[in-house]
Amino acid sequence: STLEEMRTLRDETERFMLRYKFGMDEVITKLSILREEFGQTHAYNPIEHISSRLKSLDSVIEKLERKGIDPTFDSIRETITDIAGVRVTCSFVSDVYRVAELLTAQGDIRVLKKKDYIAAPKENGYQSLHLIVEVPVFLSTGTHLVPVEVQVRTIAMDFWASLEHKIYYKYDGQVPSALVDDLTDAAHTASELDARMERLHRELHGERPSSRRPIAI
Ligand code: 0O2
Repeated sequence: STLEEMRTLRDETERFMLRYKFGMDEVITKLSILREEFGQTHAYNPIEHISSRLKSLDSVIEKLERKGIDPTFDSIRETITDIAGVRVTCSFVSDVYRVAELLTAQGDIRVLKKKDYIAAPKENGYQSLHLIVEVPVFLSTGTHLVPVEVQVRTIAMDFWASLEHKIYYKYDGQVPSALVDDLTDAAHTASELDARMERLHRELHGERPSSRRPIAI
């Protein structure tokens, strides 16, 4: 019956989305472990904050429509890699790379894509390190490889991105050019602050800028 079909589709959709949540949970656990262990071993914490979000099915379908693709489970699986999203905020730029390295060096993690908007900021000034990683999720039905988008950034980058995001939405994407310029300028200020804080941080830890030895207090 139609009702049966609708129920089946609903259950299938729930199962489909749940896998992304599990993938996200796995990545959050990995990051939380790194955070706790690093704090224990080095009496210092490279991770300030971890947050996460699951894209709603509606925005997944919207995104597919923007790309001109018919929404099916297969097309979602093949083209949408940011259903599960984890954001890591660090104090210092060096920590951003350190955390990314520690996560991606893990044996069960595969890096599908990496975008370094810190080395090459977006035109508006946006900075962050973006990774799409694939993580295995072990279920009763077998092992499923799930993509998770991980955004790693500093507090300053996060501060800027949150405000820019609000402004972008307020103006529905049509931000007045004077405001765009102001934002880009603020991004440069944030980036300068990051550079200064990094230098102070290195002085505190008695490291020369070229030093690559692990932090020890
Ligand atoms: P939300 O609500 O944060 O999820 P793709 O997803 O691969 O089709 P693209 O452009 O390759 O698109 O992805 P990219 O550049 O890696 O960036 C995607 C995410 O990064 C965005 O997700 C934002 O979270 C963040 N981001 C990228 N550019 C900007 C920016 O200019 N300003 C701010 N504030 N955030 C940015 P969503 O899905 O757009 O939004």
